[in-house]
Amino acid sequence: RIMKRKTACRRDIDRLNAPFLSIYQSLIPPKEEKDKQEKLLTILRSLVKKDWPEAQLYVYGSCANSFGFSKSDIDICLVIQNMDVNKSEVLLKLAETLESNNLQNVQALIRARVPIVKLMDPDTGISCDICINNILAVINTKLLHDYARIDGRLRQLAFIVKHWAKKRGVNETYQGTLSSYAYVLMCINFLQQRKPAILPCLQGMEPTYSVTVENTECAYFNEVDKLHGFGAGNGETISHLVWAFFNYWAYYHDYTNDVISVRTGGTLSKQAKDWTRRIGNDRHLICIEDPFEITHDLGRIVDKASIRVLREEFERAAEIMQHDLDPCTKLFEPY
Ligand code: 3AT
Ligand code: MG
Repeated sequence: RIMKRKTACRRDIDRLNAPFLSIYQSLIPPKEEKDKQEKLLTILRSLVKKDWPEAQLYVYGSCANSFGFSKSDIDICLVIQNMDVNKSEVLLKLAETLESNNLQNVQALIRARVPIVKLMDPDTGISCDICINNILAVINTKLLHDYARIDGRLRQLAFIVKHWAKKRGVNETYQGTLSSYAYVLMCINFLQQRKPAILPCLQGMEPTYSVTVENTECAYFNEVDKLHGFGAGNGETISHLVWAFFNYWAYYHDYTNDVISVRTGGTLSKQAKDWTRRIGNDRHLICIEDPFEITHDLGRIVDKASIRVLREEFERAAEIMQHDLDPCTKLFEPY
């Protein structure tokens, strides 16, 4: 009797594969959009070259990590070899160059936590933020991109989770909820921990890629083409993974003791990281270790009020996946 109910459950969840996949498809940026981004980048590269012939422009964040939706802004990093440059001076000069070359809404935000120049390209309508020498962000973008190439289910899951987080208002770091970057790390760690695993732990393997940035060694196995089929032993489909993801964050994650860690492919104890109490504004109520800057907890911005909101949203999502007749609508209802 129990067996019968279990199969029925499994079949109910499986019915959701098609709707989840069609939501995923609808969020993928079309090729024309990618072409427009490339065109704008070419223009920006030629402008930058005049003032800084040695400098390079790198795209990071969602336009380069393969977790970007259609109509995303572009995050760009200007890398100037001399690490001691005065960022404010560079940004002000850059803003001047951009403005005199017809780019719109140019603004240098030199006092921001990450100082940037903002701009909008009137031909394509694309907006960009340009920062200086934020090399770790370029490298963590590459790590995410490499993980996405191993198993297609990561991209599917992360799109659904990001879409849910944006619709439910829990993707707002200034309100104490989590960044898209944090959600993608949660998805990677979740797939590393499936049994059998759907993703490997690239930083736990013999490194084939290694760079040192500001005394931080970033090393991992990046020949991901060789890992194609890694997760083939696990047949879980997108609907099952979405269900299990929300179930994990609603009912199984140990918020009191555990830190999730893509670097190790598992969880660590808060004790071992000394993340057991509030230090300054860092509260460590939900702990997500940055894969490279391992003293950084991406959950540090979450406070007493927003952890409640987050956990209630995880529980709401888990309940909907479990009981609702039309979860694909209900899950993404604006809050
Ligand atoms: P959206 O699609 O724009 O929501 P995104 O992938 O662009 O998502 P974010 O806007 O959260 O992600 O961040 C842009 C990039 O900046 C992603 C990552 O490479 C870097 N980044 C963001 N937050 C951190 C952080 N706390 N530590 C290190 N790198 C970060
Ligand atoms: Mg972004």
